Amino acid sequence: MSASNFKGKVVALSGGVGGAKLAQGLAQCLAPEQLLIVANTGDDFEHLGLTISPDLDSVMYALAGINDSQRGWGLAGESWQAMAALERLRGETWFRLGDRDLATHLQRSQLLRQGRSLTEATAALCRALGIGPQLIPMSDDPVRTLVATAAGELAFQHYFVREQCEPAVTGFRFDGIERSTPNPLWLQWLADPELAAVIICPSNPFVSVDPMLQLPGVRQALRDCPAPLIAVSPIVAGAAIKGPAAKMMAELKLPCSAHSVAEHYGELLDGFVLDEADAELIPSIASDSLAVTAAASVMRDADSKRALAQRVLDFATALA
Ligand code: FO1
Repeated sequence: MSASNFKGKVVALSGGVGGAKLAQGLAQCLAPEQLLIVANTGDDFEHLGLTISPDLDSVMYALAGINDSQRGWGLAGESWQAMAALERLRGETWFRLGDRDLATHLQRSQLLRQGRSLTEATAALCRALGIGPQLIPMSDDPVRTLVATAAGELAFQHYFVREQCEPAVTGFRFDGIERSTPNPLWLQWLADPELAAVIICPSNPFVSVDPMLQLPGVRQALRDCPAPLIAVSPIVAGAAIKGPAAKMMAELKLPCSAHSVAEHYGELLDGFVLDEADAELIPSIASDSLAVTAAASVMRDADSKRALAQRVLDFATALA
């Protein structure tokens, strides 16, 4: 499975779709014990009595090779009988849970009700799906992303799915974050002398990555960690590959470019990977403390995921 000779361990921070794709590529390049994937749980919510963890689901399904790559979320070959029956009963169907996907949420919710942590529940689901690398939630404590809009504050999935990202955003809040503890396994990996890279996947900086970075103690742990911290831009040629990142930037009055992404992460970064289409931005982003490289970052298939992962790992080796 592992064709790369990359030495050391890698922590990857991931949101949903874009992050899951790079995580898949990294899983191709590294041995399972070399890779820890930390997923955002700010998108999580309780719905129909179930605990839904969309970013954990996206990464888990991608690593198991059972995700629907067209739709971008959920399982391939899905059916929707339960949603049709729920609609008939006049239940809430704005958030669509496929019949097979429903099994994930039932099992996760059952494990949590039995007293398991989200980390333990995720490990159990990953084990059952035959996933090699460790996938963990950013925290076992509930953190809920709230989106401030002209129309008032919205829970993340209400903004994202129910309102289709239409309301203009003015800011974000991560409810519960100051009372939450980062996943201890994540901090353990950051302190591991064998750690060779921390990679921020091409996920939305505001709603997928910021909840992870704003957990108490995480920024300091990242600063203290000697391995290079590298972010991959989710913005290519002024547009988001998927999702509302570009729309959010415009609404927050930020220039919509890879430059804004690098600036957003600021001094935390040692390396920044932007798309070849944005190579002309390199001189304006690079500095004495920030190395910047261009790569083919649009991941359309298994080969491009693996190739980007390998480029990021080579970049980490060069920066070490
Ligand atoms: N996204 C949608 O646009 N519509 C849905 O009905 C929907 C259902 C859904 C169910 C389970 C799951 O794990 C994810 C789901 N998503 C859906 C994706 C999710 O809302 C977002 O992609 C993430 O929260 C953003 O990263």
